[in-house]
Amino acid sequence: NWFFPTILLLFILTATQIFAQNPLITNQFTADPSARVFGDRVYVYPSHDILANKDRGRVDWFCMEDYHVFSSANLTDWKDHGVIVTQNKVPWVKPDSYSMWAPDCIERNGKYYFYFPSTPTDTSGGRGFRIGVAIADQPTGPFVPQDLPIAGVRGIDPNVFIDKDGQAYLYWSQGNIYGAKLKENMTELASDPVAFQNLPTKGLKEGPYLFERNGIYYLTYPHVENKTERLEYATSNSPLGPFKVAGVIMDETPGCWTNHHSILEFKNEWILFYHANDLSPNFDKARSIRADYLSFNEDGTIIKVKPTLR
Ligand code: FUB
Repeated sequence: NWFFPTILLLFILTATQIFAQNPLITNQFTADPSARVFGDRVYVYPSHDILANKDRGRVDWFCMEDYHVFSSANLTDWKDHGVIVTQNKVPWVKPDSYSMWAPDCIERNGKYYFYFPSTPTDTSGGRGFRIGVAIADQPTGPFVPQDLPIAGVRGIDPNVFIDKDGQAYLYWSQGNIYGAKLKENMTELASDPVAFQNLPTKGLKEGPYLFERNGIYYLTYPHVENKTERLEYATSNSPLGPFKVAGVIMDETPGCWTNHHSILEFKNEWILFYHANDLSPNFDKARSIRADYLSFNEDGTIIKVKPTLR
């Protein structure tokens, strides 16, 4: 009898709300997904992994020269809107450095601000990573990069949050996680950076993503203690802390050193965007973005997400 097994299967699929289409994008490598709701669509701004060779980048390392943006109205059909920012068209980025790492994008007063880290020319910042902004009138661009990176910020993995009172904040990572207020123009700091205390003391913490729900500010981040990153979070009643470590969002993915995520609410569902290396199981610098539903306990703690497996 096929009836009861079929009904049971339908029930299980509905109850577990699996994103059956993971990885979300299959025609190119994608990583570090910063997802946002603009209008009635979800826009994802990922890093774009490509493979290094002797003529480009550093072999066996991350290699990224540009960013695409993708959008979807149903989280299943994704449209690639093409390249929005490319390394050699950003005045402050060192040409051919292939270091266009994890970005973020946010809307304020009808303008779209795209934040991205990269390595600067000698005259615009010297060694290490800096974070720049490109601005557009539409979520898909055209984005115009600023001439210089944001003054006072050194590091990677920018994330921007605008609180209910309109104050914007920039978060980033440089070993530890930092945060500062942004000016109304979204391109300059309005306060000195704060290095968040009380986060795990051992292991790299990077890729911060801050969101607010029911008055709780969630500072979420990948943290590596051993070989691969685990998504963890800390909470506070204020966007700049103090934060208290609260738990794990997703366990490590064996075989993929990094994970990097964002969290949003779309059509009354909370969704975790993250990455693994489904399309490149033997090389974890060629990654692919995924998404899975996320839910909360009554007290606001996050229920650990089980990744939809490849
Ligand atoms: O994509 C390059 C780097 O790997 C990101 O900046 C980190 O968060 C990690 O995902």
